[in-house]
Amino acid sequence: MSSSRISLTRYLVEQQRHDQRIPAQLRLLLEVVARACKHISHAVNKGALGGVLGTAESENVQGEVQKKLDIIANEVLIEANEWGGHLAAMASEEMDTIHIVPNRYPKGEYLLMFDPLDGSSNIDVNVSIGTIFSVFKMPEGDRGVEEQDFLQPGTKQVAAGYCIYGPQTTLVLTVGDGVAMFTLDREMGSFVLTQDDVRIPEDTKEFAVNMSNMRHWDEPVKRYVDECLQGKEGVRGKDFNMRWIASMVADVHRILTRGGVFMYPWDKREPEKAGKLRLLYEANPMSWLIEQAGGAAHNGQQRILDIAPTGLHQRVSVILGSKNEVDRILQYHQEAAQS
Ligand code: AHM
Ligand code: MG
Repeated sequence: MSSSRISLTRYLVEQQRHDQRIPAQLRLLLEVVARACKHISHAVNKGALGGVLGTAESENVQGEVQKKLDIIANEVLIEANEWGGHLAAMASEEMDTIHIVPNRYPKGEYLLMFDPLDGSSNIDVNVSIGTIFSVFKMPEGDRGVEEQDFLQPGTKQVAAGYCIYGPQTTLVLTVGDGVAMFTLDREMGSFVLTQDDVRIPEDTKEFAVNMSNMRHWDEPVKRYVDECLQGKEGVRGKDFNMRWIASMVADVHRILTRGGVFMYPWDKREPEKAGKLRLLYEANPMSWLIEQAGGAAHNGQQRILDIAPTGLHQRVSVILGSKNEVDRILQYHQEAAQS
């Protein structure tokens, strides 16, 4: 597919027409999510002029203080998606329970999950943030929608992506046929295909992790980062570079663009929590994008997409990116488990 002025709409229509990869309802769903992302992008761009910066006087179900834009983005996504007839229900990092499409609207067969605004700590400092989303089908034969319906492994996703609000607004999408990137053309008001068949280099010299947590990590993660820090003089025999933006969307976007490894591993601060990031809203969609681009994603023990979720807001340890590096970190975990 040529990348000259192919709009998201045309891309989706062609996916539907030629490959039968996406049914009409899913195409509509993705168009609606993209429209909501445009709306959020405008709100983010206005910043202080729109009165949208700062903290709201509320906490989410995970006890995190919500920013005004977290709430705005959540409302935009709900309002955009509830009336179209393509969805059965939604779940969000910012809502305690699932949001079932109200009875006054027709119900569709899809389930939508999202982190409405990832990288909340970067909102007020004008650093890239984004919306992450993941789409599943309702399980077969299901009548009413229940929370249980959302607890499907990542391998069952039918679409996943994110929209990053940075110097450009870029929508990144997979429907299981590789990864495509669309840049928002603000004059035209539409997303235009700017990269198709995104591939992540298998090797990298760049890693992304919050180094301030190093003392809390498990041995295999410490070993990996230690070896990176030793550079040319160490066992790796090459110098590494570190990048950490603290917005998963921005760190993953860099990795999809030029390779690298991103980690938010389990650590000893809250040992009962499997990690910081959320399986359903963050790790699953990002892991599928990374795998679709030739990379790998696991939690140190298993492939993230194979995890059978047990709770809506479940957390997970995340190690993803360039395949050879991620495989190496997995091998360090296996060696530690055997010793
Ligand atoms: P959020 O969804 O509340 O923004 O939290 C997720 C973010 C990720 O984007 C990022 O990788 C991580 O939390 C950064 O956390 P910290 O700065 O606490 O290490
Ligand atoms: Mg997040």
